[in-house]
Amino acid sequence: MALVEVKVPDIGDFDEVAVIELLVKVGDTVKAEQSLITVESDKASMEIPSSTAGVVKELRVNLGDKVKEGSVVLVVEAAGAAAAPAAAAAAPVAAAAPAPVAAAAPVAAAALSASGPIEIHVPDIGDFKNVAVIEVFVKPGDSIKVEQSLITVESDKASMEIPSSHAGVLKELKVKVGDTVNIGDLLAILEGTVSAAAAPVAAAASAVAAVATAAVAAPTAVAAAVAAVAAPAHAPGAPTLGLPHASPSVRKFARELGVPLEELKGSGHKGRITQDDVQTFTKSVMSGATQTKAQAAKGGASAGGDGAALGLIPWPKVDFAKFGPIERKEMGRIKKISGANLLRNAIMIPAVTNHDDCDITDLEAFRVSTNKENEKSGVKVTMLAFLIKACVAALKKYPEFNSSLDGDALVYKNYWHIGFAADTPNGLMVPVIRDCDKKGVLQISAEMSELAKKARDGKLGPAEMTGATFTISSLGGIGGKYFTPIINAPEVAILGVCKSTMEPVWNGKEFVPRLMLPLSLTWDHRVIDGAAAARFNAYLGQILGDFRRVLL
Ligand code: CAO
Repeated sequence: MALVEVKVPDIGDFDEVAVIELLVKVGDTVKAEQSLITVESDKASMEIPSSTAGVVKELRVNLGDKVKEGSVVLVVEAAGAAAAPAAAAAAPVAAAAPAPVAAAAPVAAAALSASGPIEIHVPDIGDFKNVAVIEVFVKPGDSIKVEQSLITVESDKASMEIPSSHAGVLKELKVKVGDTVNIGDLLAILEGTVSAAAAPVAAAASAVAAVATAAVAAPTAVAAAVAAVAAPAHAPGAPTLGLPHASPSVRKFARELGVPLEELKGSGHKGRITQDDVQTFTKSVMSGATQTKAQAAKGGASAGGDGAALGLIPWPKVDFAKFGPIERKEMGRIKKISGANLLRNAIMIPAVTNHDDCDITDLEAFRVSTNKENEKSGVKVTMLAFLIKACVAALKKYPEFNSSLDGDALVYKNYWHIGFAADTPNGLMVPVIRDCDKKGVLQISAEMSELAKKARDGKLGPAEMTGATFTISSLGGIGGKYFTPIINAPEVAILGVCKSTMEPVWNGKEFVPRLMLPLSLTWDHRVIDGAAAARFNAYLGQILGDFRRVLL
């Protein structure tokens, strides 16, 4: 197979244009006409396509390099005979590019002869049929200047702004985002005076179209067209009207992922948004670290989620009223926030739950007698306070349960702050009791009852809900046998507790009635394995079976 040097084609007067994006890397298989790099002059950016299909063997340019006609971009191991036809195919399209510029005259002439309302039409955009409107910059009532960009249209490889050929007040806009347009389509109606500047502007618009046209197949004629453009697409360093500065392929990528480009900060040359920026932003939204403005406006990420980001089929839309009377109530803020967090944690954590029972007969007897002795103190000791103390002992013995994942590292915490799920009229909240290793069961009970009351009254401060290293969710006061609690990220485990019941337990000789507490330990399988989880539960059971072990 032949090695072929892919070179920068004729870019006219534009020598020394900067390489601002590398769109392929060594080892990639590229198709003929696939964009390889983006170059940028002070007036326009364009993607340089490959003339040859094959595998990239060597990249000869780096970001920031200046290239001109004839500069070798990369070396491709050509795929069979495909190279020659692809290169040949590029030429006619490039050759066709200058034609639209000349064809612009009738459009401009028509505009000039208008009186009264002025119609703004799509200028000649060359071979491009049905290009999509991706941005609209103006609205009725706006004062429009000559050359002001009205909309952006985009094909699969290039985007261009369509400027107004006249000045005036915008009376009516005839297109919206998502529409497709062709040459001659009515874009807008202005009211104002016909400007003498109309003709050059119309020519400029056509030249913009020529840039796009040429860039799609081969940029041979691009520079000539760019030179004539007054307001080129995405002029570097000066994004017009808040238009984010990004190449067409990055825009397309962002649109496919539903990423709002205007919310990104570009890390590329002159703040240009790169594909990496879009990917990083997407990951950040998926992990919950970032919210889009739309999510924030809804009061947080959607509690239900729509699954689109995961490529899932849409959530079923059912007209429930068809089947009977209904009542619709918006979810409260806390439910929405906790819902979004639970959804992320359920999706992102490979969680496993171990169920176990432990004998708390003696501990319950001790708890009841302690409460009797302390009746006057007003502090009631609940099973949950003992569980917190027992968990601290187990967390100290198995420190990975008290850790958090940070990239590829585990952060072990030398403090033991325990969160507990509290059921409140507004939804689930998780207050945190700090330094449980340093506190006795009585103090933990007192703090728990105070925090639970604050949670129910909606008076918990942010500091009282953060910093937990492990969480316990107790349904013991309500009922049930086992359940699978969802880990409260970035923690790596959570203990679910249900109602203890008297059960017949075999002691080796006979069945005896024992008070058995059902435990459900959910753990993050990236950090903890099944054997460690079983050991953690067994140790917890031993402590709860004989609480003196806490002292050991
Ligand atoms: N087995 C049997 N009885 C239990 C028990 C258990 N495991 N845990 C508590 N009880 C009993 C208590 O002893 C108490 O009985 P008395 O009134 O006779 O003394 C009664 O149940 C009520 O206890 P409580 O719920 O008031 O106290 P608590 O310390 O157990 O729980 C709190 C406090 C704030 C955790 C609890 O009120 C609560 O909100 N629980 C719901 C948590 C939740 O929703 N979790 C699910 C989240 S989804 O993951």
